[in-house]
Amino acid sequence: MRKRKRLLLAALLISIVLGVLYFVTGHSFWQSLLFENQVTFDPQSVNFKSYIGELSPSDRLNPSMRHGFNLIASNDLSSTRPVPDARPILCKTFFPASPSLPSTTIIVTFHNEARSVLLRTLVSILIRSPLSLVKEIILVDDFSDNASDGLELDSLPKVKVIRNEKREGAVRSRIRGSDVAKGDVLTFLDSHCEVTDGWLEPLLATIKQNPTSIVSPVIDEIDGMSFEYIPRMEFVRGGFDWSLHFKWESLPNSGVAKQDATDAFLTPVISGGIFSIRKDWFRKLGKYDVQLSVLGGENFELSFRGWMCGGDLRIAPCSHVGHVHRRQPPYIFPEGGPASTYLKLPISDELGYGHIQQGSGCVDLDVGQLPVIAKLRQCVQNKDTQDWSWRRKGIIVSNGMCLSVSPSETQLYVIIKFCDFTDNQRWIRQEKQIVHEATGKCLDSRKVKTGLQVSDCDEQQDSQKWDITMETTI
Ligand code: UD2
Ligand code: MN
Repeated sequence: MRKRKRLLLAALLISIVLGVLYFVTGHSFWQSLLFENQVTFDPQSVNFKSYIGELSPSDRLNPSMRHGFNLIASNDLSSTRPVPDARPILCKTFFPASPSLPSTTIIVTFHNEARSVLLRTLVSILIRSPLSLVKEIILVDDFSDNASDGLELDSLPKVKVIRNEKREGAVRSRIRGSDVAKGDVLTFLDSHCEVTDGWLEPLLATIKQNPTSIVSPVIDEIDGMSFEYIPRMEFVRGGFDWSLHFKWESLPNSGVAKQDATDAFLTPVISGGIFSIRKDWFRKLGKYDVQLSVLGGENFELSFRGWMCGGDLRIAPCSHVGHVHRRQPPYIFPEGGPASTYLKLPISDELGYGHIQQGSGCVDLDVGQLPVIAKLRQCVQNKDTQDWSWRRKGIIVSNGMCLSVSPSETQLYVIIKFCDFTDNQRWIRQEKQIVHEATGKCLDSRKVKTGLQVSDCDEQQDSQKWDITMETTI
């Protein structure tokens, strides 16, 4: 009798403890604990139409204006549309979904992504990946205008949404995703991708074999206008030109001949958005430089770190992922353009270059009949008349012409002249001021309407304080 009572009491206690735990941790915790490897995804369970919504009148009128790709074509396309299998034939037998592969956290960052495109990215992952290998899919919403773009996807299996409280850019958003990732491997994807059958296993298998590899799939093109999926059939690897623009280059013939068609081959750099890396290796490499804003250059940074720290980079020919090819970026760069103006090759005798700037005004010139008086104009990116180069000889040059003051000709106005390297064209940087060597006076914007002048130097005068985009300190 006593024994029965004790048993009953124990059962009651266990139920209470389990009940409290269930209440505190919620259903999904238990589900993931008990059934993690059995999560399945039924596309029928998603109401695609209600998530995607209706086209706005302006999108209907100009369907590619907002995102740089044809929104009507994308919205008309099913989230589960079939995509071609472009893998070399041997891949299918070479990479079975094996429980011995490391698990991965998939990280997708997005800013104002078109809903139909974002949804297709996630659905393609859910229907074409062995979910037993996917620990979770972390969707980092980089402060998109509409918070529900991400939040409404939170109910998809495996998906966890994190939203930034301010725009961080892809680089810091990826780091944020990686910091909370539970998988052994991180797999990054852009928010406008479609993965294909068998895409994940070769990435993870390559990393299992080479723990310090960063592995990219073959990146196929999804045409931004028609949304046609165009597989890339030839082997290419990543490269770059002198202005550090990424480009694909064919594998040298010798390289192709030596490759087994299923083996991941080495690449100098990766294109940047779609790759797998072990989480501990990513951390050991120092992740990314957090000062990198928006995106751009981070692919080179990570590639160089990978190589220099004793690892390598590879492309797995058995893994194909499609990426929407756009005409222009669909978002603004809050801290200036995609740096196209300032990646230029530095000139060895340069003290500084870029804008000579005061607030939102930049030293500019009207090209026309000489003499041309320099003016302060609204700063704009990529305008060559606002792009100055300050040389060690003291001259400040744009378009082959020099900033000059010739008191005898044009009083104290700053004009643009052919360079003659006299003292009239030499300038010295003194803290924030720009001092004209011949007169000892300072560049001043007080008479903005008529043009820039030099006047007696006065450190307190805001109209004499100038910023320069890039300055060397040596
Ligand atoms: C390519 C890469 C991209 C990145 C870049 C180099 C591929 C397929 N894409 O440019 O990932 O490495 O080269 O720097 O290799 N995003 C944010 N916040 C922002 C801006 C962008 O989350 O402020 C997201 C964006 O929604 C997208 C991803 O970052 O998911 C990459 O941006 P992208 O698609 O505009 O870059 P892409 O493909 O032109
Ligand atoms: Mn992209």
